[in-house]
Amino acid sequence: MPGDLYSRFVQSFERFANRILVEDGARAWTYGEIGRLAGRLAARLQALGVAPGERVLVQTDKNVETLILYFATIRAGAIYLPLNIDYTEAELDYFAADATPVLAVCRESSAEVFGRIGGGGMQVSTLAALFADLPEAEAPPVPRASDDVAAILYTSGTTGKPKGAMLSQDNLASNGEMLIEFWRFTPEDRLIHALPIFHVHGLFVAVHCVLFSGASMVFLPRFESARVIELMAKSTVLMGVPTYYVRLLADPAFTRESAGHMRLFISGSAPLSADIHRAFEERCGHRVLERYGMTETGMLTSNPYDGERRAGFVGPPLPGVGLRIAEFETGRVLPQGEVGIVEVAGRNIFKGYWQMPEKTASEFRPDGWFITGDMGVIDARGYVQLVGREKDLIISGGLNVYPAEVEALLDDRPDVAEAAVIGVPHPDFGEAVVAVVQPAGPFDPEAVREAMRKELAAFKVPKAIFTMDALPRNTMGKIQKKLLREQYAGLFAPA
Ligand code: MCA
Ligand code: AMP
Repeated sequence: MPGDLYSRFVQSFERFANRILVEDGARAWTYGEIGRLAGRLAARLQALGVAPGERVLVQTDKNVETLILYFATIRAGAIYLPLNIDYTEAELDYFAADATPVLAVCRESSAEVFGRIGGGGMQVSTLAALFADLPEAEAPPVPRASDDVAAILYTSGTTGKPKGAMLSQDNLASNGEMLIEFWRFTPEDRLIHALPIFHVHGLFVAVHCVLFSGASMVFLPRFESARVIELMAKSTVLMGVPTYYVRLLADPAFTRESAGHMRLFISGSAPLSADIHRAFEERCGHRVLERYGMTETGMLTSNPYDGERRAGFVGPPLPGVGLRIAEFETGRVLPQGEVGIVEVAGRNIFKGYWQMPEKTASEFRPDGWFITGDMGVIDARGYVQLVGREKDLIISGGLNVYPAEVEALLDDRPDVAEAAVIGVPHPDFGEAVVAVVQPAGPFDPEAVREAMRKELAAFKVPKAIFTMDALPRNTMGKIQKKLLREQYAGLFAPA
């Protein structure tokens, strides 16, 4: 199989030409139609100067046009750079300045903002403008080497500065190819696609599993349990973050009967609690298949399709993935059964962070293994259990929030002496962002939250801000977040 991603797409566009690839509320598109539209849109992109290796920045609604834009960008040999629809102007400005895209595609309502950001060196367009009067002739796919970058996905960092993870053609093609075998995707499958398509989970894992296998998917603009339950009668697979499973369980319409047509429920992006795993099986008879991955690595481990899907475990490493547990400080590989940092290797591991060679080097061991920042242990049967994170990271509803970024914004305020941002248990989001602040004067938490919303995407804004005369510190003067997490652990406990 050629290592370039578009060749893999073409195989499916041709082989399954008359089958449905994607449906939305209004209509269905065949593989053949989508392939042709991608070819025509690629011609439009080229006419706009999108050359191989250039970045195309995309902040649009979830719809089939955006999906075609992804395919067209890859066909033109350019680099696809999707962004969360929730990002504010300040956040967008950073991404545009860092990635220097040749073209940004945004919603009509954000066109003005996009005209201001990133130093003004990029063209700005909308989906409607791109698709208007598409050229009839398709642009031929631009040949790419397997090591060329296909996409850049930004992930935040412990320093608070987002890093663009460069994913190669082969990273994406090989991970998708392996997953369709492992999870047994066939042309008979119909995926309920409720995830956003600006992250690895919804874009690469979900879309490639469908596309590579000849399956079909129903595109939902967002997760809504009633709609998802309704679709189950004619679908076979759901991929989701744990919040989806919590919300399904909260809906009395979700029963053994309503899930009767489904063959597989996959969970990832955040820990699925063992309680939810068990409650889910009790309710509908399916054991959720939990897997583990990262933006930088794609999918790393998965519970087995046929063997035991164990609650609280993310399963053994997937085929082709090397996984070891090491001592964080020294890199010494630890024996089975000991807790340490999870390190990984394989074709799926990214090429590095965009224009950050030092940062990239610091996250790999000298022998080329990538340091995930997750703490884990491998049990006697080879199953990986994640037990915590070395990185100071909060995962809320499957979205990553780096406390450093939120703290920096609070610390910059004249009414804040110092802030500590922590994750506390939340029944719906798994973890919720909470800030504890030592004020430097009169302090109004609600007004501060309101102000933060202008700077930060809503999911990063603390759900609550508390004040303390002095933040707890250890003898070295470091804020003791563990104590704060304990103090606020019950904040969102169900009544
Ligand atoms: C929305 N809000 C959130 C979140 N989402 N707050 C915290 N965490 C969130 N995840 C805000 C809203 O802006 C709103 O704020 C309030 O919370 C209530 O929103 P709600 O209507 O409940 O939210 P929703 O629209 O239903 O979305 C929740 C969601 C969504 C369905 C869980 O966040 C989601 O689809 N998450 C999936 C993310 C994902 O795809 N992750 C994969 C990353 P206000 O009331 O103030 O307006 S890829 C990855 O991690 C790796 C590779 C992997 O392993 O998969
Ligand atoms: P991201 O940077 O958004 O790709 O998030 C990757 C991180 O999500 C990983 O490093 C883990 O900390 C976390 N993650 C993904 N899947 C799981 C899972 N099944 N259980 C626990 N944590 C997970």
